[in-house]
Parts: sequence; structure tokens; C-alpha cells
Amino acid sequence: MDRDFYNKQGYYVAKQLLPLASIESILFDIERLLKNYFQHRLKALPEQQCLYSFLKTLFENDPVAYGEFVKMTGVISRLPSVQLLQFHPTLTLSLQALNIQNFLIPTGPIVNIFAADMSTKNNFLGLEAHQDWPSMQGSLDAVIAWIPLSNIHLDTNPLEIVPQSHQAGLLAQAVTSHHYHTVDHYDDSEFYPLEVEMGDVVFMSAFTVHRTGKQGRPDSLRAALSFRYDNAEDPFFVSRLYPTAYRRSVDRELKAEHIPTPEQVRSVFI
Ligand SMILES: O=C(O)CCC(=O)C(=O)O
Repeated sequence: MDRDFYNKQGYYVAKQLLPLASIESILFDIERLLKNYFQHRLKALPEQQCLYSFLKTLFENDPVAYGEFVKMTGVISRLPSVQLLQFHPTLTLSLQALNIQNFLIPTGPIVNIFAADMSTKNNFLGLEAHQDWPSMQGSLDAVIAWIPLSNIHLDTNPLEIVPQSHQAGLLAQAVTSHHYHTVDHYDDSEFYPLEVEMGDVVFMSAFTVHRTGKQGRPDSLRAALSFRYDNAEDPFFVSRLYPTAYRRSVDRELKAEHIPTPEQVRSVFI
């Protein structure tokens, strides 16, 4: 970790910080989730059994199921392998190098999966330029660890950041379809795309402006996780009693009527 670079530029790319086995086990778990859902919906499996092929076949054969899965990528953040990675020693040591000895987690991991040939005109799956701080509102030195789950090139929707943009502090943002985006602060030439490989970690300030690059080649898929950490020792954070913009809520409405039936419940206890 080069703390001076991070402080000045608002980001730092740590090469090969995480073991590939951890990333591979996450991919395996995501594929398993998708495979089960896929089989349930289409009653068959695609020829090639990989994340891209599950998603592409769903996209082409059952757009409703595809849309449901895309909306539900949050389920991935509930995987133990994903949750565990958040506390990997090399990540916590890097946080210490950024002067975060004790942290709080404002929200669970965020998952972003994009495939250029599965985006529609009205449905670019990536995120427009934004800062993460408004969706956290925690410590001033909050850190984002962005973790590629695939090798990401310039033409596979890379993460694009604006170096030094954290120094501008909180920028005006608009809210569109549940996401923030910064309004007209930077033009395209100021965004810097990051080419990264599995095992690399991009650390960035919660104030660093970033977005998903729109350059996506067909037949490719890129996936990434984003972990967020607040510094529990930041006086600005402590004095406000450790706030987070994320809310926990329980849906008290039953999601469907008349299920599960008593027979369905009994069937799992045979
Ligand atoms: O993965 C990406 O392209 C963008 C992720 C992002 O902006 C976020 O999680 O805040």
C-alpha cells in the first residue's frame, strides 16, 4: 500500500493482494446459485456451464427470469464466501496502512455484474459517475475495496475513476433509479479506466468519483464486489454516533399468498 499515492490520488491498485482460491470459490458459489435458479426456470442446463452462459441463455430464453436475477444480485452478497473475504487479513492490513485500525461495516458487500450484450438501450447495467459517500455518510476517510471477480480489460466495462476527485469533497449528486450520480463535474477525458486482474484490489476514497466504463465487448462478462469500511476512530464519525445511510428493514408482508402449504413444509422433513 502506497499511502501517499492514495492520499494524493484518491485510489490505489494493490496487485495480487487476494488469493485466487478465494475469488474462485466465490465464482463457484455464484455459479451454483445461478445454476439452481436456471434449472428451476428452464428445466435444462446450457451446454457450457459458466456464469456468462447461464446468464446469456436466461437473457435469451426467459427475459423475465433474467431480469429477476439481475435485480436480485444482492443475494450474492449473502454468500459466506463473499462475507468472509471482506475480512481477509490482507484487506484489513491494507486498511491499517491507510490508518484505519478499527472499522465498521456500513453495509453488506455490493455486487456488480455486467455484460455488454445483455444490456438493453434502457438498461445499461453499469453505474453512472458517482461518489459512494452519500450512500454511506459515515467516516470522512471511509475506504472502498473494489474487487474484480474476472480479469477486466479496457473493453470489458472497466471501473473508471477520476484521480484526485476526492479532494473536491462532497459534490452535488442527483438520484436516478435508486443510484446517485454526480452532475456535470467531469468530462469523459478525466475518467481513468483501470485494467485489473483477479486477485487485485482497488482501494478508493468514498469521495473518489467513479463509474462503470461503457466500453464492453460482446461475449464477455465482468463481475466485481465492492466492500465498504468506515473508520470507527474518525472524530467526525464518532461525534455523529456512527451513522450509516443504509437501513435495515424487514418485509412484514408475506411475499406470496397461500404458500408454503403444510404439505410443502412437511416434505422437507421426510
Ligand atoms: O463495478 C462498477 O463498475 C461500479 C461499482 C460502483 O460504482 C459501486 O459499487 O459504487
